[in-house]
Amino acid sequence: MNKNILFLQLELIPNCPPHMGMCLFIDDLSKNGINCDTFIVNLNYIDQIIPLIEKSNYSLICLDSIFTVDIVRHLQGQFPHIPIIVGGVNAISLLFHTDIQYAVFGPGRAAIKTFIEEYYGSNNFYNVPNLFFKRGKKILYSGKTLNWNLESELFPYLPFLDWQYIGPDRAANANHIDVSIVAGTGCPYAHSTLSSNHFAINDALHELGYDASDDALQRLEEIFNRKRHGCSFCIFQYQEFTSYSIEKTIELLLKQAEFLYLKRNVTSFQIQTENPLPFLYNFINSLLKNNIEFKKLSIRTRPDLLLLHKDKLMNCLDLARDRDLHISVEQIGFESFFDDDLINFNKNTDTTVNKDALKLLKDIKKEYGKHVSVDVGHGIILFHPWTTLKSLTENLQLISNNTDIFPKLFLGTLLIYSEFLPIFPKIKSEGLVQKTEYGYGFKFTIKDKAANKAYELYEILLSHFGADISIQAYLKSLELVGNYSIDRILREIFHLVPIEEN
Ligand code: B12
Ligand code: SF4
Repeated sequence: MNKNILFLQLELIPNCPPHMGMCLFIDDLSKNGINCDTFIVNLNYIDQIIPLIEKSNYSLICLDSIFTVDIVRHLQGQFPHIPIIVGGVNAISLLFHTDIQYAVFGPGRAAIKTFIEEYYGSNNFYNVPNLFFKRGKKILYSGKTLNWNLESELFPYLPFLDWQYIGPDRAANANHIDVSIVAGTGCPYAHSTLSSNHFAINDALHELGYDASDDALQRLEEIFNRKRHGCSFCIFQYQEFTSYSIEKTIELLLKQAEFLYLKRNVTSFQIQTENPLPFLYNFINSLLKNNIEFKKLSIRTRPDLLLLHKDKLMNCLDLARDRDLHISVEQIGFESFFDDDLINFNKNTDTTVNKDALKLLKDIKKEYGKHVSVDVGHGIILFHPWTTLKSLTENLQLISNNTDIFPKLFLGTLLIYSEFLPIFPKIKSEGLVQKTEYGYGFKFTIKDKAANKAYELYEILLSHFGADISIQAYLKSLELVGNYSIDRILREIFHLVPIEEN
């Protein structure tokens, strides 16, 4: 068999740098004589990858778990003879909902190396750590679980960033901007024991027409039926939480940043952990001490952790101002400014905390100006099965009054990644979930009829305006949604006229 492999990442956000996961092991495989072609492909350009696959004679396709079931099925429909392996935190869901044959859940570097040896060798997949695979309608597990050890995932550190691109347009340097440097694995909140629930894994498998070996069932139990859960909508909580001492964390981050800066000319980094503030000040100092002249350092965290570590944040910003640096405080997971939502999402916080964190972002922008950004990608889930016109209106009013923090009305929808999301059993028990051939296999309806109509309207607007829906106009339409048809609102508020079908 030829040893040509295709690696694909999906571009949903324009100019998004490659997710670091697969970048970490491409070099290992190339050194072992495997030809690895790597492409970032824009969501709307999937068809352009087809001729490329036709002419390149690949014997394996590697995907991360951001790919949706419709795209996977499309690829498998075109190339039924090329097996697919998927990895990443949602890999198991894709294994269950498509005909993908192999899925790695957990640290991937040793897994893919052994997998490739077996794939082109004796096919003994029981040797491959963290691998689930299929035999007909049976799900098997290798029985070898390798726990996360960030050091062995990262080092030797030779991340491959130069992915080719298929899509409309991409900034020349996009692969080298905001590159991830990883501080730990998993989420500290998901490691808490605040909530728990139990999934009937066997029933879920049978519903999908699968059986599982004892080893596979045992591993699935370990992954999904742990006695703790984090935010109810979040798939990332299933990645094992590991962290190091502050000194060790800084040492690991510094090694990554130093390599990227010296060998790849990277000058903007994104720190991967939900809780960066405890070490950030010392880390910035060690970057400076080592003459790593960064232009931007991005962090993300939870609102409660932002408030808890406010003093530490201020120290970092003082330093940024003194040394003319830039810190971007991104992806603060507010999710909602409506208490019932926060309870449903198991955030273990309330709107007061969210509003205080929002105020803190505004205050630091005022105080530190060009040395800080506060308007990038904060999490808001406007639409979910229990959205009401009240929750929607209150959230939208808050967003529209704070466009310095939320510049766009976009990506505000609960994504049902898997039947193993903690929120899933509640959605199912209330009859609010349906199967779909798109996304990750499920979609929801909103219980409240008027809010559901508002959601339908939003989806139409999203397909027309993308990220540029006018919040004011949408808020206006919420006042009318009880009495007007969607077509009428589209016509009168958004000046969109439906095309007559013959
Ligand atoms: C950083 C990050 C981003 C950055 C990416 C840029 C960058 N600088 O890297 C930004 C913020 C731009 C981003 C955007 C998005 N992201 Co993101 N992101 C992350 C985050 C926080 C860290 C990724 C990382 O570096 N991990 C460290 C590496 C070492 O771990 P890893 O990714 O798990 O990879 C290891 C294994 O899983 C495995 N593995 C991974 N892939 C593969 C593939 C194969 C074939 C194999 C064998 C193994 C394997 O091997 C790797 C090495 O051990 C993760 C959460 C997390 N902490 O992992 C979310 C995460 C990966 N992102 C996610 C999502 C949903 C998105 C968005 C779609 C969000 C959105 N709605 O817009 C976009 C899509 C971006 C795009 N493609 O256009 C989800 C993925 C869910 C899923 N379906 O798999 C995650 C898990 C977050 C979450 N809470 O749900 N993201
Ligand atoms: S949403 Fe954030 S805080 Fe909540 S479990 Fe996921 S990663 Fe952790």
